[in-house]
Amino acid sequence: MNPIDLVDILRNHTVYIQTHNFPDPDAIASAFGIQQFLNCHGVEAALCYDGKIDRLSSKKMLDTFGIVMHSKDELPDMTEEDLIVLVDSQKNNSNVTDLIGDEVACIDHHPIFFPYEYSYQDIQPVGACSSIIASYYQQTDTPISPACAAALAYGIKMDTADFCRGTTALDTEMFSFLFGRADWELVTNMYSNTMEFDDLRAYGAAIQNIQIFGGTGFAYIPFHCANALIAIISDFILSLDVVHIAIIYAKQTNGLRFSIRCEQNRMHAGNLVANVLKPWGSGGGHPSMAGGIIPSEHISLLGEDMHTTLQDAFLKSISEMEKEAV
Ligand SMILES: [Mn+2]
Repeated sequence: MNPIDLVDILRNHTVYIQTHNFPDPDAIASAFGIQQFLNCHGVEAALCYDGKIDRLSSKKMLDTFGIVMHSKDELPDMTEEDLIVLVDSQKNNSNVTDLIGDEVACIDHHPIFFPYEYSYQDIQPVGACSSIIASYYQQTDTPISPACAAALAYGIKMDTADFCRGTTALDTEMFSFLFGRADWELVTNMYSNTMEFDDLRAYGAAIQNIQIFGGTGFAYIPFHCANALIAIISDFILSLDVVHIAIIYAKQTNGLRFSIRCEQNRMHAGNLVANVLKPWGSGGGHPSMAGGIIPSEHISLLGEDMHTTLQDAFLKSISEMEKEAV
């Protein structure tokens, strides 16, 4: 689709750009990038999300690149007539709240689990949603600000783990397109002081109770911590030489939150977690990175020893999926 079609759909409406809940750098950069793009074409839009900006790196992004995002609670005025552009997420996914406005557009790079008729849909299996947004500037010769180019470049770096995760040609092409246009100091600034003191507690818990069964590493964090931090610890556990699939879960106030990582071409992490959590909760995601949740009220269904129940369910599903792949 032509990105200018999106501009035409949104013109003369109140427009919101919504990311998934607890937005990560790629989601924030994508939202900012499409906001600036629409702005260049005469459409004003506000950025919104549900959940929290609960990581230092996400908070720091807003300051560094000059991004303003509103949490759901700050948007009492949204009406059914307002239009929503979903970025880095899709309607009906468990990680995005259904707000009152009308989701007319979706720009994303996740697999489709729940097909939905958007007026404008651009879902491509690339490494970062930021790459899709950057391509809009290139395709339409829209001028891009140095801060916006820097944010999108940072989004691509983060979501592709520096081009080592799910990377496609579009990601590298768009990175080189952005490179000469970005204020690179803003990107390097994002790499200093990235860890919070409290993060160490979560790392400590994961290190202390990690269990490894034939290349699958399980670790439990028995206290609430930021969703993005669980994902970072999942990456950290996957970096162990003896772990090829990392399954990290933490006890959050609303349930058990999962983050799954698979080394490339090993297994489809999104299908694995969707499969395993189905009886108790929900999950989904990319081939190499995925997440899920078991709501608090269902945790008792896991029985007395929830760790063994979960380990058995994951290991069984992994061996079944491995058999199918042969
Ligand atoms: Mn993303």
